[in-house]
Amino acid sequence: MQVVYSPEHRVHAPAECMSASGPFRHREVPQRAEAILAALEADRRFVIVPPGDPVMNALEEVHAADYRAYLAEIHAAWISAGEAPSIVVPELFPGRGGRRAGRHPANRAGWFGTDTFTPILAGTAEAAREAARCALTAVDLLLAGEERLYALTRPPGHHAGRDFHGGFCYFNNAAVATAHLARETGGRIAVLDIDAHHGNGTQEIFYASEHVLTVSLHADPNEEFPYYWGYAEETGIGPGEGLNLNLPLPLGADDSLYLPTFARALERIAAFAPRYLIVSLGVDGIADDPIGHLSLAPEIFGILGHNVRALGIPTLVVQEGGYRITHLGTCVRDFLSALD
Ligand code: Q9C
Ligand code: ZN
Repeated sequence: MQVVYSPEHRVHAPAECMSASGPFRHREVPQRAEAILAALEADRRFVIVPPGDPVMNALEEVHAADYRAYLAEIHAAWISAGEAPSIVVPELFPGRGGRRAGRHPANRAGWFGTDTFTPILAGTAEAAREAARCALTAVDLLLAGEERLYALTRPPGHHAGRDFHGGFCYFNNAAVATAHLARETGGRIAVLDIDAHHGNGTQEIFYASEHVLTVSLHADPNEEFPYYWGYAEETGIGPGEGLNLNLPLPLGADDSLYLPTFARALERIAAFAPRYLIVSLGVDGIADDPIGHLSLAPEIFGILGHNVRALGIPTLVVQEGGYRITHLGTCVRDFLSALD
């Protein structure tokens, strides 16, 4: 299996961030991608390829122009406005009442940002764009006839919406790949999100789309990020009605609950009969992940990959979360080798 990877992700290296309980060490760090890369490099079934020069239109289709401009400019604007610290962290949030983003970097940060733990550093925009480029390169390979591919994307993407960042995500790599595929093939794409957190950005982007089925398994948003999305009642709207399936699980759910729920997800996807499948692969559902709150055995990912393979649909796997560095490589490798 080909693995699309670029070392450029390293320019996005968040160090310390603030949360309600005080400063904490950021977990969405370059070592994550490096651990996955090392595990795949050690296995001869995988071939690491650099991103090519894909058409990037889908990035513009998925993400609003003002949001893309903000992401590219905000760090420099923040610094020259004399804001401290030297990373962009929003402190003002308009909630549902704001009228406009305004001009001041502090206002703009809270307009496009949704939390305090998705900081923008000097290299963030570049790294996020490079991740989308990896995903789009993999899509080109899929369109050229490869059956199964993996884009080792970092920063992750599934919490990023059309015009907002959050949950460590800036550009929605899976959604960008999906939009490109839907345009090139006339539709019928399914997205299966198995990160421990609900894929709210992906849901929002395709909520009214009749071309894309979105399915997410995740910890109950009453108890877990992203809190405001991910409930079973969210089923899509207008032409997209019935094409969003949320399967929330109780906090601490283990394999015995996860596997039958996963089977329901696959049944729904099989019934939709998509031409392509995108998997948002987060491995933060394992029991000792420091961020996710499910209790999966690390060995489950081989079973999940095997079951996805049985669908017989050309598949692109895009990396999302997973923060237990010592387990990341094996979980991802097990999923991908069972899929291949
Ligand atoms: N005090 C992904 O897995 N919770 N994002 C952070 C900080 C946010 C996870 C709590 C979890 C976001 C891609
Ligand atoms: Zn997650």
